[in-house]
This record gives sequence, C-alpha cells and structure tokens, in this order.
Amino acid sequence: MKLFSKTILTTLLLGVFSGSVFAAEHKVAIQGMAFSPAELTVAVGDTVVFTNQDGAPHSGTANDTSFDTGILSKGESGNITLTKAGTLNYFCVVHPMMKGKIIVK
Ligand SMILES: [Cu+2]
Repeated sequence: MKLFSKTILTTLLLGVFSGSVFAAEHKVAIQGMAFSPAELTVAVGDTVVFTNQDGAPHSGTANDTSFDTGILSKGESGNITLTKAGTLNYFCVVHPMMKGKIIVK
C-alpha cells in the first residue's frame, strides 16, 4: 500500500514537471462514417492524431479552419496541434454531416 502511494505521488509529480515539456498525444479514429471519440478534451499544446479506418476518404477540419488534417485515405493519419484554449467544432469536408468537437483547456 505504501509503495502504491509512492508510485502515485511520483506519477503526479512527474506529470506536473513534465507537463509543459511533453505534450500529450490523443487519438481520434474515423470509422463507420464517424469520429471516435466524437468529443475530446485536451490541453493547450497537445496533439491529436486522426486515423482514417474507413474505405471512404475523410478529413478532420475545424469549422473555423484553425486546423485541417487534409483528406485522409484508408489507413492514413493526420496530426494536428491545439495551440489555444477554446471549443473547436470540426467536420469532414467530404461528408459535412460528420461532426466532432475538441475542447482545449
Ligand atoms: Cu468523411
């Protein structure tokens, strides 16, 4: 139990000190004509990797154009980095009814 607590504490401390150095990477799968997860919360500086697992081409494109993966074919990935806080709604340029949201804190 004591070792467990120490591990947790170390992990938390490492998280604090490394936070600004190592941004987190999140993954969004595009599968079945949908983004998964459709809603994601990240921190400023984090990266999101979109991977298209469908046969159809897809993109992850912000409504305000602040990010765009470009059109991804099956198996392709596109990385975006979130540089400022806010809520970003996005869609697929090929299928505009496909929608997602990234909350940047
Ligand atoms: Cu699409």
